[in-house]
Amino acid sequence: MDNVMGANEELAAKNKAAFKEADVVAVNVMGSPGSGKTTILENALGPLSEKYKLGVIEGDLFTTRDAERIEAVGAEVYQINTGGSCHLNAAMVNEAVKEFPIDDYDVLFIENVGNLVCPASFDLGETLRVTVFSVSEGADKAVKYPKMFRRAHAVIINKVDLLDHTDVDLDEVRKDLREITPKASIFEVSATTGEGLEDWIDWLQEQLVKLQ
Ligand SMILES: Nc1nc2c(ncn2[C@@H]2O[C@H](COP(=O)(O)OP(=O)(O)O)[C@@H](O)[C@H]2O)c(=O)[nH]1
Ligand SMILES: [Mg+2]
Repeated sequence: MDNVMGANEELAAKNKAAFKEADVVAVNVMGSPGSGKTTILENALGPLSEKYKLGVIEGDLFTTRDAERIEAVGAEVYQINTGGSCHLNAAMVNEAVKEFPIDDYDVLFIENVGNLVCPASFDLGETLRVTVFSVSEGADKAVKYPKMFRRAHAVIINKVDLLDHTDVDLDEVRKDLREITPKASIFEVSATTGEGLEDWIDWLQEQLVKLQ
């Protein structure tokens, strides 16, 4: 296992250098299956594309469904199929980056495989990490899967439009997140109604300015 992690770290460092060289900010979007990662991207790409050149890498086990959804909103997308693996690794992203004109992009979104465990352990060389979970999954996800939240620069609590149909107490979720990931910016969003999404888009733009 140490060898696997060592090899991954080496390639992640290569990816990081390639992103820096290309002057592109790579955003690793992680979270549970169905938490709304693709929906968030679908709705954020339009506003962001007014200012920035965007590319998207879609990670999935076998299908190209998410890539098709992203293509439908007019973004350039590269599909990685992991063949059953529960996370992307740096080697997969390294291959993708060779095929993808990252020099042309300001931001490269990488939608990881939906999973709250494995992707947290595999650095891809990304610049920013965003963890998404939704209120319909229950209030305890950050407490149960802390690693996925601890390293996040931003956490999106999605599907707040469904709050009334759940027993989730947002105050409790916020308090847990403050303890687990004190530095992360927290966003309460409904990707489908658009509520709160602008705040996350603004945050992302602030990061892009800081990183320039
Ligand atoms: N009610 C509600 N549904 C959402 C929201 N965001 C995503 N969904 C739905 O949740 C399902 C999974 O979303 P998807 O973006 O595919 O999740 P992913 O697996 O994390 O990429 C889809 O049916 C979406 O329409 C939201 O904010 N509110
Ligand atoms: Mg998806």
